[in-house]
Amino acid sequence: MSLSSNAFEDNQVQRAWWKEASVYQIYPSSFKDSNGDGFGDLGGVIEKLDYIKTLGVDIIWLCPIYQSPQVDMGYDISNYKEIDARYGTMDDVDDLIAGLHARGLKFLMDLVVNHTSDQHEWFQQSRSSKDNTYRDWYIWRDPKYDSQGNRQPPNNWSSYFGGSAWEYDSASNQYYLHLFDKTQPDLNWECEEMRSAVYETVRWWLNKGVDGFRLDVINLISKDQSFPDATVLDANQLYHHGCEHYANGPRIHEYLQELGGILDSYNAFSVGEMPWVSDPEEILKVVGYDRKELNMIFNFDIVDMDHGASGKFSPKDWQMSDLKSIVSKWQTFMYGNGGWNALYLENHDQPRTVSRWASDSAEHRTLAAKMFATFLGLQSGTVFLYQGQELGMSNIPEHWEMSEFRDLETLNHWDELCEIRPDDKDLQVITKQQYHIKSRDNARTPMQWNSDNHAGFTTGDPWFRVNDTYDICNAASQVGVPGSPFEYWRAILALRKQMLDIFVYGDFNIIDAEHEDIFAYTRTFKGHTVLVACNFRQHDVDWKLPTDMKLDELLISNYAGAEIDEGIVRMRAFEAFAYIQKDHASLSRL
Ligand code: TEU
Repeated sequence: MSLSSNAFEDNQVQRAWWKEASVYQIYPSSFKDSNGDGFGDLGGVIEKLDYIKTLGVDIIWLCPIYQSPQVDMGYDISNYKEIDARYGTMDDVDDLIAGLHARGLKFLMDLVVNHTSDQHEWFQQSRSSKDNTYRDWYIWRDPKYDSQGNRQPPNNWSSYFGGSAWEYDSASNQYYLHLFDKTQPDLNWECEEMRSAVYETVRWWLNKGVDGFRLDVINLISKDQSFPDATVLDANQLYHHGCEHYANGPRIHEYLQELGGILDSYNAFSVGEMPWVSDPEEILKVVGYDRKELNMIFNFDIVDMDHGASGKFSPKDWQMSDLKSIVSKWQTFMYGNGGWNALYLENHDQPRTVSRWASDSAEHRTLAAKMFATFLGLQSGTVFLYQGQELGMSNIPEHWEMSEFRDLETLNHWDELCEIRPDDKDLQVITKQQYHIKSRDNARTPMQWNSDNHAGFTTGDPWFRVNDTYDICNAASQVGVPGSPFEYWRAILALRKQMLDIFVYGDFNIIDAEHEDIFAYTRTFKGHTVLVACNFRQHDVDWKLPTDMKLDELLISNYAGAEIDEGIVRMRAFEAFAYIQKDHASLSRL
């Protein structure tokens, strides 16, 4: 398979409803509490459906609400067909589905089937004895013994949440695999009965009225069955990543075609989370239009751009050229190859964009939020917006102490660091700074509805501290207020709908690829061109407009319009705009 561009000339971009849709992601614990217990719930989501509709999205994706011990905030499911009492009841789910459908909105559940909670009945059975019929539903292996006869895990893989990926079970003298927390054992997709049970669960939810799924780490489900040791990249570490043996592993496409066949028969929406795979040819096997696996995937290239040599919590400066080549690669990949992109910058695992890559100062936060809306929202792909992103919410403030953090990834990392390097105070300081930049907790503070107590999120005691910024950044002060990030996002989403041909299906080209401050691109459809330019800096940048470009008719900007003098545009701090080239006047009819 060779990749090409110029889709429209090749006429290969197929139209589909899910390509034209935008998605709003809800983290239920932190969205809206309706019963005063301090946790967001389904009643809270139902209360806010009109808010979501006003924004102009088409679909909501709800992070897991299934029964769960909540070690990993619901990504540890103990029963796929029950709702966690924290969030409400199955009747609430029915009401939510009805409320969404009445408003013409669709509903995505989060499907976590790489692993379950260790409290799931399947695992309880599986660990009860080697002969149990569920034994094979999880991944059990014998220990290894070193030259001194000491018992060791079956291989050197590390868990994403610290330590070995294997947990010892003394009752059977075997280890089970857990790529995430030890309370999240990996399911064994080699086992046909297990797969059938997963497929039955998928059908059960689709029959209930769910319109599709976001599939958690779905590319990790097929592991190399010889479980080889991971390549050692850092000899100072005891355990190593090993993704080369399980990210898009040997049978991934077979499993995804089984699953995709079911989804397709319901015309369901699907987006798969796919860390550690950046090869477009491989991704195309998943999202290729004729492959019937998944509609689209979340790729990690952008959000991993500032992960340092020792992983997420080590610092790394990124260059504009990195971002340009990543965006260009994936935008081009869609054309002529029948692929499709999921566009995102934030989610419940990622920090807030304004703080991470721009500025959350009082002067610049709003401008930066709107600049990112322009940057992302006018690209080609399906747009995913995470709760609070539409308000320009920022990371947790720097003065918050470690005791405020809640996420197990951050807490485990901190415990491990303090244990392994107790005297390295410098490293501890740097790492704490990195938590303030990249911890998942940055995205998980309660949604800021208004300037009342607890930001209007709850009348009780919030499970997680509300960000100090709620008095200046909240929904009540933005909805209907011209110039607010909320209204800006609303305008961007409306623009996509109004000019579908160009913004959803049009061709994409990077302009001025070498420029280190300005991210500019064009969207083109049958000769009609829109120029989008974004200043990623918090200072003025004089940008020489490419000679074949003109700033004729303004479509949208976070300033009143561009300042141009003799072909030089003075791009102000975080300025962003989109202009149509006037000689293509018929564009407005597209
Ligand atoms: O995340 C998987 C993943 O690869 C990560 O981005 C991970 O969350 C982490 O941030 C790595 O640094 C998914 C879910 O989105 C996440 O919330 C869950 O904790 C995880 O799977 C396990 O189910």
